[in-house]
Amino acid sequence: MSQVPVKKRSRCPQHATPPPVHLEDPVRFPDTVLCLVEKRMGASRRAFLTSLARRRGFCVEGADSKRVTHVVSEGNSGDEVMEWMKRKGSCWMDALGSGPALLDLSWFTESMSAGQPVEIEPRHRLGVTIRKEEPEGRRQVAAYICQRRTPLAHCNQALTVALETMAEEARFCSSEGRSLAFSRAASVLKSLPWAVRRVQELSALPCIGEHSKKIIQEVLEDGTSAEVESIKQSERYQTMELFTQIFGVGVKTASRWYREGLRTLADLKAQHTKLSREQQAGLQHFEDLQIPVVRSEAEAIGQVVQKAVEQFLPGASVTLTGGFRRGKQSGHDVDLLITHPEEGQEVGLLRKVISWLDSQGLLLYHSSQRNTFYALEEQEMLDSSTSTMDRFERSFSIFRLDYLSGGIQRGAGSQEPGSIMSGFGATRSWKAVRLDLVVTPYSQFSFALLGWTGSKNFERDLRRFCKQEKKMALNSHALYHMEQKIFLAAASEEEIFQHLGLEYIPPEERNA
Ligand code: 8DG
Ligand code: CA
Ligand code: CA
Repeated sequence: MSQVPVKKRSRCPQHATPPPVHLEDPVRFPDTVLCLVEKRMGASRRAFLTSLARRRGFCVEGADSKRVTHVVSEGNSGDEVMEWMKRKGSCWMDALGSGPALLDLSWFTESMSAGQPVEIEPRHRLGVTIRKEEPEGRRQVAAYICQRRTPLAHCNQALTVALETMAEEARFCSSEGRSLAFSRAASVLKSLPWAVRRVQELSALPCIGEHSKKIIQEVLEDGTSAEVESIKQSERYQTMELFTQIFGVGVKTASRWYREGLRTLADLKAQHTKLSREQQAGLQHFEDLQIPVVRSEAEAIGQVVQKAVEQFLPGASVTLTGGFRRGKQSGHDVDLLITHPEEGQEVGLLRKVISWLDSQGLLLYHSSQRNTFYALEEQEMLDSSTSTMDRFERSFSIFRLDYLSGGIQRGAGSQEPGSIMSGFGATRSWKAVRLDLVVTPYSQFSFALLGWTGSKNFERDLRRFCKQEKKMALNSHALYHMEQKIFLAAASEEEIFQHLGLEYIPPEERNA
């Protein structure tokens, strides 16, 4: 089973960035910007060559930099370099030869010896295959998100931000279909290894409807979309955005409050609006919960939970999922998945863990749900495969993250030493962080891992693909073949993709 322990985190795409520049190395050749390909070269040799080049006055940047003019590789073919660069977030490579020169290390060593960039000769260049089916060096884009690779860094940020604002506005109006259409269009653009520059390029892409096209055109032509800007300025959008950011508040509640004339958090407090326990906690810790949680904080919380879990069930594992598993460096909360290799041992564990965390003063709020998924039955699958909610034993809580208790690097909004700014400039040594804990039986772990890793768009389309293309039902518990009427077991995420006949997409490429 492919469990990812809390301590061993997957690498983030920003690994393409070389070591920091030292000010004592002045740039002598500003028009030559190198990128060294780590593949086959290895990280330490790359760091060594980077320092060497910088000492000689060369500029060296990461694969995601648009300034790169010379890509230098050792032992890779041109096609391999192209593939590597794309994976590292490079947006401007194409098979037609525009973009930087792809070069063998021989060009680099000769340039270092010469103390300046030497002329590029044909023998320095790496050959690239131009594929017939890719007339503009561009691949066909698959219709389902789960058939595509969507890295964290992509080339169409301004367009996707605009489309996602449209999607959110539609969601605030409870227009789920419209919201989905904009989200899907944004997801397609996130998966493109090139930047869209002309509206004509959209015609070959799936899921870009007329309205999305109009928004994209506006942004391409004017830098912004008048429609999006007017939405962002509207009182309703701003209020809905504010209210739905409160923990425990959904679109329905936010809409009702808006209709009742409420506009601000102060209004909510002053009007003595009837709030659930969850919403009260959300309002009380609103400022803290607005501050993004960084990876070091998520890992620190993971370790506290691991310690708690081990007290009651030695051998149980705690896995960091959600956006952090997809390589994000920050997120709105921490998602932890707990399991034990001996099926059944995990029953009742969450209650004990929560009680212990609470007794240590580490929980500012918690609400738990018992496992209501008792058996793998057809009806259970058919009912739950369309919803992202699952039936595991789980807890949605607010964790009290104490900076003074052991080497935690602080995230944004924090102040030295060991304290964060709270309202009115006061400081304190802790911060409230949203924490989701989920306990899963071992045999369902891979499904839960897949389900809780996200992104939400990726998960939604994966379930849609299962149903529409494979006549299967997938949720965070199991995969069910509706025609054959059998459950398909899987000991890893890879096996689930195999069952579905899909190429495996690693978590870092599920950022749709
Ligand atoms: P962020 O926190 O970094 O901002 O983003 P995220 O980690 O991608 O989002 P999230 O809201 O924490 O959700 C993480 C994944 O968990 C997402 O793909 C959807 C999934 N998820 C829930 N609730 C439930 C649920 O009840 N059941 C299942 N199976 N998945 C859920 O958010
Ligand atoms: Ca999360
Ligand atoms: Ca979550």
